[in-house]
Amino acid sequence: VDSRDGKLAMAHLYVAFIALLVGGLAGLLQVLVRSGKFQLPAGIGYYQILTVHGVVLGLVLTTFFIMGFQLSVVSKTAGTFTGKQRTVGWIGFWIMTIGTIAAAVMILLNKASVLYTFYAPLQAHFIFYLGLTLVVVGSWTVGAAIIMKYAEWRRANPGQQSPLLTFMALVNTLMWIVATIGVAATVLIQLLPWSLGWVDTVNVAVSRTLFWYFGHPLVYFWLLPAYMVWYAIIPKIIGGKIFSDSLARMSFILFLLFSIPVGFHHQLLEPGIDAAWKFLQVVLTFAVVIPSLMTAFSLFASFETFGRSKGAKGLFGWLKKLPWGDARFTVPFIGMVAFIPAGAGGIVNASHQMNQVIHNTIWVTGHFHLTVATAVVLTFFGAAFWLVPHLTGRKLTKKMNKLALIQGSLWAIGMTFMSGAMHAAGLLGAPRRSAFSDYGGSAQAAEWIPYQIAQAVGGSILFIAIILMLYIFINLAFFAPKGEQEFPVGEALHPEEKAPMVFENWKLWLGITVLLILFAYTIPFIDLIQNAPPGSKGFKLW
Ligand code: HAS
Repeated sequence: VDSRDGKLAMAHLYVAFIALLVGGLAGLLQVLVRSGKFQLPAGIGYYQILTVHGVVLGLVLTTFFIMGFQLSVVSKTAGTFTGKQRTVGWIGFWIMTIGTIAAAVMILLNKASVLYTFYAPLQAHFIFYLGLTLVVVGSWTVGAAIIMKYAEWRRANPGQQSPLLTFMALVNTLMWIVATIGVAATVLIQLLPWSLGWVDTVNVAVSRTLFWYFGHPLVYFWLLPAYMVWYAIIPKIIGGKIFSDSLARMSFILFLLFSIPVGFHHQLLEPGIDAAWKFLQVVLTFAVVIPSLMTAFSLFASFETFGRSKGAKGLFGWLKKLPWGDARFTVPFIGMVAFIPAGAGGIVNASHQMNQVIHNTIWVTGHFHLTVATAVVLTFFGAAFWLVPHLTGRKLTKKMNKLALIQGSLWAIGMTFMSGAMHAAGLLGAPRRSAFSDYGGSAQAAEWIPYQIAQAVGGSILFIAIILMLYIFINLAFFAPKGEQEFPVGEALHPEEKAPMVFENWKLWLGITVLLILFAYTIPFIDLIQNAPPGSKGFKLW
């Protein structure tokens, strides 16, 4: 990657890793408070810390890392950004950063303790919403740089498939833009006017629906860069090949189509939405599971093909041939393994009846610590081990590689305790998002306490892993020996098989995406507005 593009990508990664420190500390405080053995020092509120944790890790770390990563893969595979494209990227970066600082200051001042889901009826200071608006607008601007690069590549290479990683980054960017329209709408039309006192009520059901229209594709916006690493980078690291370029592209297109019209699976227990529409969105949720199953198949196929090419025998002999001593492979692999129970848990969540058992329990927190906070984050760490030295002109040393393996293992141990205990306590009814309480000596609540202690043990191990990760990051960014670190880009097993050009017919895919969204949301939305509480004004959004 050209060093000018590298600087832009690194700027994003610096913010991401600062977020890891702040958010990780807030996470440690969370588990300690919930264990019942620790109280927050004077004046700091439980929900304040919970908001810092969720916003800083769930929104800031992820968005900045993803933007930096996607800029890098596009620069590497579609060519260096032009001056104009890079300037657009820098403008986006600064808009996002200013927005992040504004929102973070409001949370730290306890003026925005509204959690990372920030929908009504919780209300924040208007500067928090303005900050979030800037983050979204900034991310669109960085996305514009990627779209401009892709368009330039397309013009220069008519009739050819774009490089796989550029294609994938483009799909994720397009999905992000369509998805963030929902959150931009609730923030600009409802939450900002309400927090400024221009209107005194707000239609809560509409606000939640617009949030979840965005909130579910948000999780795939986190996941797809991890899938980019799994599909297109890991095969190169292990010395193998991508099982199928076309299959990878198809699974990304399916994510574009099905990620958005599924937000109701977060609202299955909410009134005001007809059960038939919930059912439809549950069906679509099961459709969005398919590209993940395709991914699992493709990964197993890549690993097995590689192992057998090295002479592996028996059903699982290929496992022995994988390069376990290489943290660039092993740390993301731990993430892949975690994603198997994580995905199974997601399927439980999405099943309408079972959702009644787990909704609003700490099971859900366990679910997303396996998905985003293990599968995705460990893959991001694994990518950082080669990306950061590549961008800073340094090398991953044997010593850092060893530390990175320890880091990944500590994460696996900590998360097994923490997320395992969360799943178990959730099934016993322990609520999510609540500080410690014995609920007036209730026998039921007493059953949760051992699990809460286990969460604190796991969370403390995770915090040590975070400190270790920051140490490795700082080393790779500033102190590792100078040198050239490979940027691994995989090749297809059968390069002669060209993926059909229809995969790049964006009018078609975006058209189907919009139709699916309109189908899944139009009537329920009209219902929510028509059935607004008496006294609502205007368009009944307030
Ligand atoms: Fe989820 C709630 C359903 C995936 C994140 N989810 C959440 C929340 C977050 C989140 C943050 O239907 C909480 C939101 C809040 O604050 O309220 N989720 C699903 C489903 C999937 C799913 C069906 N979620 C994710 C991913 C996330 C994420 C990915 C982040 C990155 N989720 C739900 C539902 C709720 C929910 C409900 C609401 C619950 C409620 O009531 O509040 C699916 O996409 C999962 C599909 C995945 C698979 C696994 C494929 C496995 C692979 C690995 C292969 C491994 C290999 C290595 C090859 C089917 C690809 C193996 C080698 C060996 C040797 C073994």
